[in-house]
Amino acid sequence: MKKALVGILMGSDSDLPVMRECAKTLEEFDVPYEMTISSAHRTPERTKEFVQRAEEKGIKVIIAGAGLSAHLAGFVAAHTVLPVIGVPLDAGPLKGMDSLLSTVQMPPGVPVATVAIGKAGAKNAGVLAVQILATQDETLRKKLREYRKSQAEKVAEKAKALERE
Ligand code: RP5
Repeated sequence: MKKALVGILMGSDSDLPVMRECAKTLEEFDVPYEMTISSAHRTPERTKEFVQRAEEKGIKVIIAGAGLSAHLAGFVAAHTVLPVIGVPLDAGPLKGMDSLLSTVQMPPGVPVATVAIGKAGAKNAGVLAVQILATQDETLRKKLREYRKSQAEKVAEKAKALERE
């Protein structure tokens, strides 16, 4: 088994259906990852230990997804100098706005790269992690260019299909 380069954390198993998008994206790029559940509020010690071990294990980027009053990504960022990507999740009556604001509004000096709420954000967190790793990896850069090309081709195909109607 290859050494994980990305650590994916989520606050609860109820976050998994959305956070799987990160994992799927990393798999598309053949980037090894590890994924677990840990909460900033319910299991702060476990979360801190995960972050400490992640650095020792050679993980390069951490993705943290949580809903409601989401402090997971910020808590992780407070304990590491690895880049942290925050995924705000829609887990309650405020539809993820609560999580978006608590994830994105970090104090100066401790950034969290916050992506969109929900599945689009989870997917983009995966892509952004690949882009960070690609700064040191030409093979990944090539794959990212191919990924963009295939996205453009899909749009062109859809446009053609629509224009034929
Ligand atoms: C957050 O609270 C989790 O990240 C989840 O989005 C939300 C609800 O958690 P559960 O009550 O479903 O475990 O900490």
